[in-house]
Amino acid sequence: MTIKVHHRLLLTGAAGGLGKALRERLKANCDVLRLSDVAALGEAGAGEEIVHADLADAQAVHAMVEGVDAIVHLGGISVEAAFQPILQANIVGLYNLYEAARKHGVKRVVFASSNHVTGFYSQGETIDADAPARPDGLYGLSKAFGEDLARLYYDRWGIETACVRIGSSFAEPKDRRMLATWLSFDDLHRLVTACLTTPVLRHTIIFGMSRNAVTWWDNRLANHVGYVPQDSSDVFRDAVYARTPAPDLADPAALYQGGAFVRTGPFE
Ligand code: NAI
Ligand code: 15L
Repeated sequence: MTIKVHHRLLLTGAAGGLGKALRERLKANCDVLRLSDVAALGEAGAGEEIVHADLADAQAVHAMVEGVDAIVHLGGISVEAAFQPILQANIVGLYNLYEAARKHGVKRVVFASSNHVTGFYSQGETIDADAPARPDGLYGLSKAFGEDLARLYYDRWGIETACVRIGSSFAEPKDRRMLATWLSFDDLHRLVTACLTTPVLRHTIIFGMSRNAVTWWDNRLANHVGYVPQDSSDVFRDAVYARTPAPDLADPAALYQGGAFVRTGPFE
């Protein structure tokens, strides 16, 4: 299958956990992979170029975006935090990114949204992309803003975005909740590839999960993306059950899809 449909691809947040996982994998998707982060990225390897930028700095973001054909946007605050850093990286930063995309003619973005946009749904219910946002904190709220900002830039300027509500993308599921939310790194790459290559993307919300037996999310509204997960958390199930206690159903973290995020935050 042809997965190289872009000449120069921008990967933001390239120094982070998922950025490191995608750095090698995304080279198959382009001729030149432009890596960006505010943190150190090491030397540029073959087929790579590096442009450091703070997402809150509009001028730096414009330089980062100029000349690329599509963007995989992972950069930003990735957990619950105080409002100011979230405001700068995830809200001002996203506005800067889309303004740069608009001015430089970039027509497709894969935006790393999060399951915390809908973290206050119960673990006992299944939702799809039409379910109203129920953010579980300031971080989830900033991702909901990002999804709406992306919709505005699609409706007004035709910039297509896949808002990927990533579950838990780590080498392995760390706890029982992650048996439902886990997304393997290879499936993450499959998902990003599908978002980059599908002929018509529009503004799409898609849940980023592997083919897990237990699931809370229904991707029927994103069939046009063509994402077919191939990994499953099920192979880790026995080991996770053996090393973790049964959930305490009096704890909101065990009741809601957002897990511990529903009771975390800078609130006194
Ligand atoms: P991470 O925290 O490891 O990486 C984020 C990267 O963004 C870091 O390298 C950081 O230096 C960079 N960054 C932060 N503020 C910045 C700024 N102002 N300007 C430029 N760069 C900045 O997070 P991870 O796990 O790699 O996640 C990547 C993306 O995926 C994030 O947007 C996160 O919200 C999202 N996501 C990740 C999930 C996961 O399971 N790993 C789950 C749901 C969403
Ligand atoms: C996220 O949005 C975070 O970026 C990641 O660190 C995990 O905590 C993940 O959600 C999760 O819900 O497990």
